[in-house]
Amino acid sequence: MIKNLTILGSTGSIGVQALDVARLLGFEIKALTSNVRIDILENQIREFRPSYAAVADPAKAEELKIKVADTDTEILPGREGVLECARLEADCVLNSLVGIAGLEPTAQAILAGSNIALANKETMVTGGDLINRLARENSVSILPVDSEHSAIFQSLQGCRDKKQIKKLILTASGGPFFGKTAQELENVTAEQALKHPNWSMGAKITIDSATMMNKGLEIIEAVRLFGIPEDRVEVLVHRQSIVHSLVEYNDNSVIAQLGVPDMRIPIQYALTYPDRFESPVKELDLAQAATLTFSKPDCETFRCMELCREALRRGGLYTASVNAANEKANELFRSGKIRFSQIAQAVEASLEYPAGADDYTLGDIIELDREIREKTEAMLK
Ligand code: MN3
Repeated sequence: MIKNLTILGSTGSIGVQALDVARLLGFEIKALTSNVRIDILENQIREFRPSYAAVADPAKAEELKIKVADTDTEILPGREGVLECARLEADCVLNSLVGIAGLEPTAQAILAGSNIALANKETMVTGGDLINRLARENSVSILPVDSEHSAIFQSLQGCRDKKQIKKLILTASGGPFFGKTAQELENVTAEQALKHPNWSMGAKITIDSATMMNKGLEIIEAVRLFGIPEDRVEVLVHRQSIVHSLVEYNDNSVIAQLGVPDMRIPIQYALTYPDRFESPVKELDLAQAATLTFSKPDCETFRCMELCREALRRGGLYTASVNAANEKANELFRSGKIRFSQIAQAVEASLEYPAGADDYTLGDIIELDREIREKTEAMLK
């Protein structure tokens, strides 16, 4: 059981809920990092008294330094400050950064020998093979925080041989645009896309949920976390978000994890694995839920899932390409600069760019990410 913890991205949705869990279980906080929300970070510093805190924006870091001058917490500025926090020796580093910005901090934390509770799915999407190799070499565990992957991880407990797994089944809520046609989606706004039916999450992932790119990224994440080939990872639409994912074994027995949609369950399991502790999360009342529904996803309207599968089949860094195009297009859609359908177009176009080399470094991934972002922006202008 861990005693201390660093949280990268502590003022976001996952970070705040992780601190709820930390408060309850009495974990010591080594370091906290935030992008810009220093008012929240200040309160967190006063409550949890970490040794270090980093703010990615150097000007905001300076502002925070003055605010918390009366505490013992040292403020580290900029991206380098975030990386320094990732490198601190800790029992566990919970990475809840958004996007490829999480890749390098995950690598640094692994090199420092800390176990990883991974909420940043883009780490595995962009650099999964390399991250898995680093984790093996440094005897570090990567524990999933993403609710579907936590459900699969929980459903795999007791599985002694991966050969007995027939398939992984990721559930998907379908997002706010479930049931809509491509034509109906032409004129949807970012405001409409930001209304998720079941989960309260950050803006980037909520848009990813509306395009179902999120599920595409999660297929890639599942392949890399569990070492199961792409054609044995299925997606099942389940509107109620109560069955969080399932594993089908070779005897056709299906094991699933269920619970109310509250991220504190998967966060806590990643931090206490293999043990379980009481949780403030509501009990699941299946009689009240009454009906659980399941259906096949509409992969023609929501094309991003298939594009992510294509990236996986091509190998190399194609998964980093689709991720880069999506991050850029997602951002442009949120600021009202492009239409909803252009997100999938950008993801598709990124596959044109050669990225098949198998022998790559962290620097290659970051360079490719930059190039694809530039091309995506130029294409969408
Ligand atoms: Mn998820």
